[in-house]
Parts: sequence; C-alpha cells; structure tokens
Amino acid sequence: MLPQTEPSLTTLREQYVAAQLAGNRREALRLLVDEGLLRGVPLQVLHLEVIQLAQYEIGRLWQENIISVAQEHLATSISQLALAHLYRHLPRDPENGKVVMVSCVEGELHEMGPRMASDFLEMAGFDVRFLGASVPPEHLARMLREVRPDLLALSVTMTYHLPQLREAVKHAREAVPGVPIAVGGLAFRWAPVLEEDLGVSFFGRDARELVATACRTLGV
Ligand code: B12
Repeated sequence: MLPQTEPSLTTLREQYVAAQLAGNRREALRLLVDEGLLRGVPLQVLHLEVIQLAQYEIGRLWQENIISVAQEHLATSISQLALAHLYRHLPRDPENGKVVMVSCVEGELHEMGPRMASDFLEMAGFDVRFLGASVPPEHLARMLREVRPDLLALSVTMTYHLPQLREAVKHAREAVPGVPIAVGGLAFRWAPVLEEDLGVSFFGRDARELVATACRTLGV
C-alpha cells in the first residue's frame, strides 16, 4: 500500500488532470480506482483532493486560455463519469431518516459541486433528492411541497445568480414555511452574501463541511 502522503495525492491529481486533458476516460477511471481506491485512499479524499481540485485546475487553465472551452468540456465530462462510477462504491452510514433536497438556483449550470455534496450527504446517511442544474423557483417550490425535506441546500457558483438565490429562498419559504435552508458554492467564497439579510445559513466551503453542519443542524 502506498502511504497516502500529500505528494502521492498530488501526483495522482496531476496524472488525473493529464488523463482528462488527453480525453482518456479509461485512464482517468483506472487512476481513481486502481491507484486510489484500491490503494486505500478514502473516497472522500479522492472526491475533494483529486476530482474537485482537478476541476479547479481545469478552470485555471481555461481562464488563462491555455486550454479551449472544448477541452474544459472534455475534462469535465470525465469528472462527471468518475462521480457516476464512484457512486456505487460510496461507503454509507446507516440511514438517519432525514431528507435533504439539493439544487442549483435558476440559471446556475455548475452542478458538479452540489452533485458531489449530495454524494457526501448520502454517505452520511441522509436521504438525498438532487435536482441538478438551473431549477426554476416555482418548480423547486412544487417539489418542496411534495417531498417536504428536512433541509434544503442551494448551490450558487456565479455571483450574478445571487438574485436567483433570493427568489429560490422566497419561493421555498412560501412552499414549506420553516424549512432550514443551507447555501453554499463558490459564489460565497468570492462574495459572501448577507446571510442575515436572506435568513439562510452558509453551510461550509465543501462537501465535508456541508455534512458536518447538516448533522449539527438536524441533530444527527
Ligand atoms: C466545469 C465548469 C463549467 C461547466 C459546468 C458543467 C457542470 N456540469 O457542472 C460549464 C461549461 C457549464 C461552465 C459554464 C460557465 N462557467 Co464555469 N467552470 C467550471 C469549472 C472549470 C469547474 C467547476 C467544477 O466542476 N467544480 C468542482 C466542484 C466539485 O467544486 P465546487 O463547485 O466548488 O463545489 C464544492 C463547494 O463549492 C461546495 N458546494 C457547492 N455547492 C454547495 C452547496 C452548499 C449548500 C454547500 C454547503 C456547499 C456547496 O461543495 C462542493 C463539493 O465539495 C470552474 C472552475 C472552478 N474554479 O470552479 C469554472 C468557473 C466556475 N466557471 C466560470 C465561468 C466564468 C463560467 C461561465 C460564465 C463561462 C461563460 N462565459 O459562459 C459559464 C456560466 C454558466 C452558468 N450560467 O452557470 C468561472 C467563474 C469566475 C468568476 N469568478 O465568476 C470559473 C471559476 C472558471 C474560471 N477560472 O474562470 N463552467
């Protein structure tokens, strides 16, 4: 077994990014499974330190115009495949009976983050309804009335979607008064909103922090 020191994870991440950029899906999955999972790297670490950080690196390369939009799409589709593939290997705590609904606000297309967050919540025993990208507030409200979750988690990456967050919160409050609402996503790193103003709570910077705060808030 490889000792999972920081350097070995860094190497794994670099190799994963190289496989993404080469469009090599098989190699990307081999790295995660054979060099990661089977060598004892915890799944949570693979998610946060390999896939998430690889996505941030892809974003940097794209922003600096080193790679094209097409290469970013190619790379991201590999990470989507990876999350789907790893899903069946998720270690799961016993069910805790709490339902969490996870959704992007309207217009928000960055759904990898909330998808990963949903997987972490599931590992912690939550029953998760993940709605994916860009959910119009009226339809979010309709689903909330049907499902009546114990917690609603809203994801926002682009700061220009903060007005849509406001709308989503308003509709959610009307649909299920009193439902706790968690917010997160990169927008809050770049422009922390007035949580008090919205009456919502920032639940953490990544999937692990979301789980910790959700457990505390819901008393599980
Ligand atoms: C892939 C990608 C896309 C894909 C998304 C595909 C998909 N299916 O998700 C597409 C091509 C659609 C896209 C589009 C755009 N993108 Co983009 N995208 C990215 C990229 C490269 C990776 C995102 C990703 O996969 N992250 C990995 C996940 C796992 O991490 P995460 O999102 O941070 O999620 C974690 C935490 O934030 C947190 N979290 C997330 N949600 C929640 C919710 C709660 C409640 C909590 C507690 C926590 C939490 O937990 C997650 C897991 O740990 C980023 C680079 C980056 N630095 O993020 C740029 C980036 C976010 N995009 C950017 C831009 C500019 C755009 C576009 C405007 C480009 C354009 N001109 O069209 C559009 C906007 C689209 C829209 N309307 O939303 C910029 C934003 C810059 C800025 N400061 O505003 C970035 C940073 C790239 C860059 N460096 O320039 N993008």
